[in-house]
Amino acid sequence: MDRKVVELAAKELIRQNSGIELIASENYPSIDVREAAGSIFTCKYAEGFPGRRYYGGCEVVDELENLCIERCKALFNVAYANVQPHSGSQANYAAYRALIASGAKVLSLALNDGGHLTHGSPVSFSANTYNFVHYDLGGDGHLDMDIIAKRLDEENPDLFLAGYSAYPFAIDFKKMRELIDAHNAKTGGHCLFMVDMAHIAGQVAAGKCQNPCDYADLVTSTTHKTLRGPRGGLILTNRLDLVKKIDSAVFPFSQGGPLEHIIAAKATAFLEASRPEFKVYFDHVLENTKACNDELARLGRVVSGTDNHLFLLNVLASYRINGLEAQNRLESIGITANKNMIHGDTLSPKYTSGLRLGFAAVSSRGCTKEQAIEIAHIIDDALINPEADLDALKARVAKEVVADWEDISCLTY
Ligand code: DSN
Repeated sequence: MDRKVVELAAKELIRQNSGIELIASENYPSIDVREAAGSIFTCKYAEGFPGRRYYGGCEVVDELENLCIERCKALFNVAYANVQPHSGSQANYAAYRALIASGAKVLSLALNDGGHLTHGSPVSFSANTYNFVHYDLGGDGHLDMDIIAKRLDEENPDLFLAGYSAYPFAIDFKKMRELIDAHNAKTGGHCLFMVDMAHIAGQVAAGKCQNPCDYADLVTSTTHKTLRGPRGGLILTNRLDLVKKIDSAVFPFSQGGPLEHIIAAKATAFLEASRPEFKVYFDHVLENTKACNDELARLGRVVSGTDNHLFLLNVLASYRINGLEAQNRLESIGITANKNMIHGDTLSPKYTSGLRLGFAAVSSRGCTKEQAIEIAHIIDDALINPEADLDALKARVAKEVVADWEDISCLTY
């Protein structure tokens, strides 16, 4: 036994069990998912795809990967799934490669407005390989379909990208499809439509929002956020003419051997997400997120509102502190969250004016609506008064909230 690693895992379990996890991109997979991720499949090389591998001995992993693909297709009601991407960034890397040529123009939302590093940030491969231009949000921080229509005509992009990391509102993928089709018809353009649904994949699986697979040419996702699977990625499409390009963009272009143990865990997570209990879970996620947002609003704080698993709290306007200070203060009382730029932010990404708060993880542990409201009060008490008794607040987190919750090491769904 590697005592050091076992010791660190035990320490991390204590950290996770004793805190309130509000990072919107995190969640707790079931013990079944975690066992699959640590299973015998980690020993197997299987470069290629089911039925066409570069190694012998792949008959069982072929069965496994096909099972995972079929469950994934059924869950998202889509014709094709590639379950091999190691992460969301890898999925996006392969997706761009499958859809457009180097130097092609992509119209996306900037990172500072809620996009993602791989959506054209100068520090990511994306902006170094493709020509990213951006659309703005409307003045109220919502997507504005008139702005999108105008930007499509101005830029005539090869690809339009939707799907975000810090966008708390519903996304009208159907309307976006209509705008892209209208733009293409008017200009003779060939703009494609891609959605990165990483943050809302669980909400899509639960049937609680529009399914981007119904409208986009290609959809990417992670599997570990609201979908509650292992850390990983996937690519979906109904465009069977794109399948060869997607497969070869994943392997051999950008990845080697697939992580079959993670594919085993994805298969398990897709089964769990297909059950009626997952819809109930997602109702709790939505209810808890809204309850915390609304309670902070009732207390007079500046919040974004929410239609999904997250909302943004403007800590600069609400408490005259920046996002970094707010994040640190909450961390010291056992609440984990992350600083985040808000629409029209006047501070730099290092500090930010906002905090992103998500309820997917705590809802997996059994957070109730009353506890989500109590969390709003604890956050408010911690941030409003620079002299707040942080030890007392930490004790309140432990006694009044976390004490009731499931132990993460025993979660079954
Ligand atoms: N880093 C993730 C998030 O926190 O939203 C996105 O990949």
